[in-house]
Amino acid sequence: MSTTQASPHTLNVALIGYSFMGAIHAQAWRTAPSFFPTDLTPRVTTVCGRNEYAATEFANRFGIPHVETDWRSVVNDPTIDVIDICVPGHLHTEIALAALAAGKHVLCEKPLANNLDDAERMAAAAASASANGIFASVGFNYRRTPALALAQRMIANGDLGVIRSMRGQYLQDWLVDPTFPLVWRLDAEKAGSGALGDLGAHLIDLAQWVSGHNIDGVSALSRTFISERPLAEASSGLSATAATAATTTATTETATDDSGSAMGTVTVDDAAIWLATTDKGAIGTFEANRFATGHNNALRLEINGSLGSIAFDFERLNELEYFDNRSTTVNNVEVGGFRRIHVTKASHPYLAAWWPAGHSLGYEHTFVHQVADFVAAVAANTPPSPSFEDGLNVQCVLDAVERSAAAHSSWTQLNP
Ligand code: SOE
Repeated sequence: MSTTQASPHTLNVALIGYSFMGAIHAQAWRTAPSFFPTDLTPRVTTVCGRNEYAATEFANRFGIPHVETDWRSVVNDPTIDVIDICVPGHLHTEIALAALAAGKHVLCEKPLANNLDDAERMAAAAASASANGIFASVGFNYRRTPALALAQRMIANGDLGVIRSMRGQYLQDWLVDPTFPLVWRLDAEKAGSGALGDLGAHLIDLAQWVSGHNIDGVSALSRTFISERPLAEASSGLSATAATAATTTATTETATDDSGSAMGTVTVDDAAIWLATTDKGAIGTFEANRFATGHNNALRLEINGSLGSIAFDFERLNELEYFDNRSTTVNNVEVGGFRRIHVTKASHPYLAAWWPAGHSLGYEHTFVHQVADFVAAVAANTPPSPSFEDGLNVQCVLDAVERSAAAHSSWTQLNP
């Protein structure tokens, strides 16, 4: 029997893209059915990428039987049930719309699109497809971090009371070196925006989902610290090599560095900061920053309510800090302050499927949970969450932050 033959109990997945996100999605599709079995078993049967050699290497690495170089033929392949989009943002809309039109379920990496218009078209297409049992979801994987899912559960349960304030930071530092090349994430045409869309999108989605509030107003600023960088020769994930003088495309008009390599212009933000208000009366402060030296992947969220607070940092992802304002004394001794919940118990979200308490999970598990939730929803014929509508909602906030930062209108300059 062919390994790719469709069966009523198999969900055949085609992965579009094979870089950092492609790899972690491929691993998640492989792992999810072993730990979160349902009647529907997913398996990646095709990987698609423009570089056939690299895609074939990837396929061999992850045991994927087919390689394709044209996403259109993948989308129209009758054996494929799910299109998993792991390519830069400028390609999301066209692929997702074609996949939904062809009757495929879609899982799409974040941010949903590079602009509001595209996100609106994607959400509308997903809403119509959903009426026919074809589902779409956007990859806000951090929702699937057990500690954050626990925080969401506690807040939905009323454990924090009335939510009054929130602060989110997503800090990385992989761009600090000025010789780091001009990769696609620094090109507005491919990525839409910089730290804002890449990191800020996660923050916005999490703050809204965990708190149950929607951001309804912002005041923002953004900055590009290094505006010229060497052109990239090759890149993968967050690593890249610069073009050398020998391979450079420099002409007499092109700016070059000391070695003669061509330089290009960074067209996205390196960092963005915004104040926010929510539809339920809370206030928030947020920062997305790729120049925060010392922080590799510090996604932090703190939420304060009338009955208590939660605080989380992805660099300690198995922990949730919790302050209970209702029990600050024991036998008349003041014991106020945050306690550390070690989120590894079977009663915590997702944990029952894994290891005995205390045996901690990591980054890749958030993607395994994402796939498990997606497959469970498809198996139950119900729309998965987060939906493209949720992706659009985040896009509205990203758009507002960009507009506010560009307008600079509420800014009060000292010593003008
Ligand atoms: C790069 O900043 C990146 O890989 C993001 O694109 C991901 O969404 C984030 O999870 C990790 O960092």
